[in-house]
Amino acid sequence: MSRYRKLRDADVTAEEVFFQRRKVLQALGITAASLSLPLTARADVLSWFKGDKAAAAAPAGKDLTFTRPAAWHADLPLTPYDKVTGYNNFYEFGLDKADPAANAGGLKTDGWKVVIDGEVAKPITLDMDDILKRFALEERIYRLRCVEAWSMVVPWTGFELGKLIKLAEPTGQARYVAFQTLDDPAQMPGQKDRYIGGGLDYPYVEGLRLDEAMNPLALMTVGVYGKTLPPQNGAPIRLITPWKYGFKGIKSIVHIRLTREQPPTTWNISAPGEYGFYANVNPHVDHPRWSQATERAIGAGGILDVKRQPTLLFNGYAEQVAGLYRGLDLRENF
Ligand SMILES: Nc1nc2c(c(=O)[nH]1)N[C@H]1C(S)=C(S)[C@@H](COP(=O)(O)O)O[C@H]1N2
Ligand SMILES: [Mo]
Repeated sequence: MSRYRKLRDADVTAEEVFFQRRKVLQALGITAASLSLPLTARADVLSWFKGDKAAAAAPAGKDLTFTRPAAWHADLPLTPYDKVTGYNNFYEFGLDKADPAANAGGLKTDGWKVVIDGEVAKPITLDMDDILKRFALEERIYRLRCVEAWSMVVPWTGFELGKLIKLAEPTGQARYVAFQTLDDPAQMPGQKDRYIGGGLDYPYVEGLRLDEAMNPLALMTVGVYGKTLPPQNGAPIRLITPWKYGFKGIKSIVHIRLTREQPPTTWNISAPGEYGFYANVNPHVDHPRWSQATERAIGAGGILDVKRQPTLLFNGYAEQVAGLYRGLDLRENF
């Protein structure tokens, strides 16, 4: 079928509309940076477009040194860099998919520290240099599936979360791992203004069962496309759990705490009937307001390359993670 056939309304996805609008604005030379105003003022000016915001070019990341283990180099067509870094969810910087790229550019990552404490024998605080010295980085190509039913394929750079946890030596009481994003309303406008940040309970928090966190798939992620993460993707360090919906992949982490009890998680607090603690990708368990049977894959092609494809159980990672959930009712524990 010709890709130039006239689109029916039902064919036009939110993602196509987004990328088309952005192309028009780019053609007009309208970007956040081109308005050359201070960051806060830029956000204001951009709100003139109300949903038509142009994404600023991502600040260039620094090159990272890493290996490319074949086991994690699935032969999947990558979603292009400009889509991975221009179509984001990071509500601390606004609700529109272009907001994070437009508004997160000033996020200060110098002197960033991550605290690991709670049920551990060796609580530890690491800065990013410590982290990069201690853990060899790998590039891993992972599917990313947002609970909103769109998906990408992304080459992340990082190291196994399990290695970081082992460093702190969990006690026999530790059963869960809690994560927290930076708490800094001065830098993250959505944390103080419900119109910008959607009124979520900030700082953003997430959690995993300890055995999930120790699964080799769980990746502490410091880079994308071989360079340090741009702010909109959760600089300088974020979590990626590819078998779970994207919202489990908490960004810009400052605190990791081992706990005895299941920790609260931001989207579950916000809408407990819609977003569970587990959030495992599952085509058979629909969101109350939409089907999860299929997803819109944001493709490597042009702006209209958004294909509908079947959702895979555990996002295609069943072989690695299904054992974690043996005997658990996945419908109840969504
Ligand atoms: N702190 C924080 N982390 C977050 C979010 C957020 O709003 N705030 N959004 C989540 C959602 S819904 C998704 S789909 C992924 C998107 O990651 P990406 O922008 O790198 O694709 O980040 C997750 N992590
Ligand atoms: Mo998401």
